Amino acid sequence: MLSSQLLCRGFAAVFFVLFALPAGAQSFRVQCPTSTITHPDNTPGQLVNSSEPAYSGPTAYTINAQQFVTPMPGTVNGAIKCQQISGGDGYATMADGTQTFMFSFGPLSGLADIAAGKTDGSLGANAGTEFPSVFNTVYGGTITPGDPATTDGAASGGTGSYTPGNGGTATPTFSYNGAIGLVPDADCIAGNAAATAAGTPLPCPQLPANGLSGHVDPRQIMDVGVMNGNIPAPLMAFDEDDEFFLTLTNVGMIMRPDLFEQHTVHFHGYPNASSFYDGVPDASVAINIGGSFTYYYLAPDAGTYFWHCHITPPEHLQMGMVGQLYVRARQNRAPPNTSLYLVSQLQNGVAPTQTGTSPTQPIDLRTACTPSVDILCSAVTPAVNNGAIQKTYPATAGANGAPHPNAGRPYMYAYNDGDGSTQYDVEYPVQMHGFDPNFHFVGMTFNPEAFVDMKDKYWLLNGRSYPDTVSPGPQLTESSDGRVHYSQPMPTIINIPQGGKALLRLVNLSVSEYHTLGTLGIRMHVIGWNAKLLRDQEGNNTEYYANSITLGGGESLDVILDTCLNRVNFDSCTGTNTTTGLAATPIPTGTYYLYSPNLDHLSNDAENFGGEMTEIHVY
Ligand SMILES: [Cu+2]
Repeated sequence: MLSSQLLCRGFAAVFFVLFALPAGAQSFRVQCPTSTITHPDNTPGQLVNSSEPAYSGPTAYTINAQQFVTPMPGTVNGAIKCQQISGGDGYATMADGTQTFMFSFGPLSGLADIAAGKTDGSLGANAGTEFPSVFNTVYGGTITPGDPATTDGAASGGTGSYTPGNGGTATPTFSYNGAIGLVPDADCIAGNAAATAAGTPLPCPQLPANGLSGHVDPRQIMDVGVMNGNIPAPLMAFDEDDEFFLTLTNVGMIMRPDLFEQHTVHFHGYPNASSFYDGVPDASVAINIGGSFTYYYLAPDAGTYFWHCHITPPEHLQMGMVGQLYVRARQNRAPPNTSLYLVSQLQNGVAPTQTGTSPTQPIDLRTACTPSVDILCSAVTPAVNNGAIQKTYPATAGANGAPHPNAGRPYMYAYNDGDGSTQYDVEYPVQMHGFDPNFHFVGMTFNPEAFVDMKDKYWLLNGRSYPDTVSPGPQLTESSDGRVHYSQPMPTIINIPQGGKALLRLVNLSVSEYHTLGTLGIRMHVIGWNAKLLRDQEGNNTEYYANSITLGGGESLDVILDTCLNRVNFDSCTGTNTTTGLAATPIPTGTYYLYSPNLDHLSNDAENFGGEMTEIHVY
């Protein structure tokens, strides 16, 4: 494998010399339109695509004046989301204190949210996946080299601890979540002004009034993007019906100037992905150093996916180019008091059986999910209408009446279940992964990498081993540029109000091992596998309860940790099962564990008692 890898690189070098050099200048760009054919903006300036409209029925289509298929006014669903990431290198801190070199992606949008620890889906934070109204803004300060949340933020009076490797409680004043590098296109502004004065055709006729055309200052992108590596790679989370514009900028690997590695983004298991945007380099495009590329996705099906670079996958995945991705369910956006069964029928193209609704709702073929239309559908309408309706989370929850983390927001569900069976209180993406420190070391020191000897010795949940998994806030690493960077943004502390439910979006991105996670005292309710609701084609739930789950590399599971024994109602721990006579009972408050029962996974390299483990706090 090594020889073929070297051969590939040698072959690529020929192309680089022949073709890449004449192309010359660097070409960094970002792209985040405020409207599209699928998401037209009928009221310019109103930012209609920068919020999620309520879901009241499927999108209906018509032919517009330019002969494009376009949504009918009033039936547009979803919004536009944009994100920018760097591809390059960086360092992470392992739980035994070792700084480990990575090939890695890093955030170039949402940096303030990430620095503030808002990487937790249960807080409703997008952490890098932004609406156009946030993404298309210009940073007001001067970006200095390094992570601006640790440099600009600290310099401007931010408080908190920046000790390398310390999860800390940093609260920098840096508050910018837009696209790093985005600046008005000064040349086009000046050219248009001169042409207007002279009465000649505009050189940049499409330039928006604010001058933001996707033009960037490449210095800012290099200053922030170099040594910007994160593990997990930046989280991407958006909603069904959204259009997602993801710009990858390859800043090169400063520790490996001998390599000119391309990178790509591959959405693993994602339905109906265009091969052009699928990131498989031999079937599509890959992004060279000094270039940007904007990937485009529609979001037709809710579920837990993940993403990774597809260049030399065993190497780039082991080295850290693995990220989390999920699509939130359409059902979250149903207005209060709406029947969940009705929402399921509407989105699945089934004639509604509810009284008072039109039986002639149009079928949206993107979302239709009846067996006769799409046997691959991710959530069939349930066999039985159990009468569940959409509500909002209560003001308080748990044993002590603490504020509910999602108080006042509409209920959230893992899938469009139609019966509330996948409803949850809090949500945690959990990436299971492993690092082989020797492979990472030789990867930094210009030595040949022995793929066949790859053996993980750090066992990671969201890029950290215990006890770092329960260290709050983002974790920082001092890198070889002498600067402190946020390296591992996500803790894995799972907090559940007593009687409530936590959705774990579990993914295994290991290239070397199966990973098992178990719990004691809290049942795992397994509701989805590989972004499909566990339900048969007749609409019967086929979910199951377990005390442990095992995932191979490239698999995902949706698991609800349910702190209510003998649950009867999907949204409260009350009632008695009429068949068994058992009453719903909340489990005791306290600390529980989510851990690997493979004992060799409970260590941090040579250090015992750590590894793939975290805490569940029921409060
Ligand atoms: Cu890569």
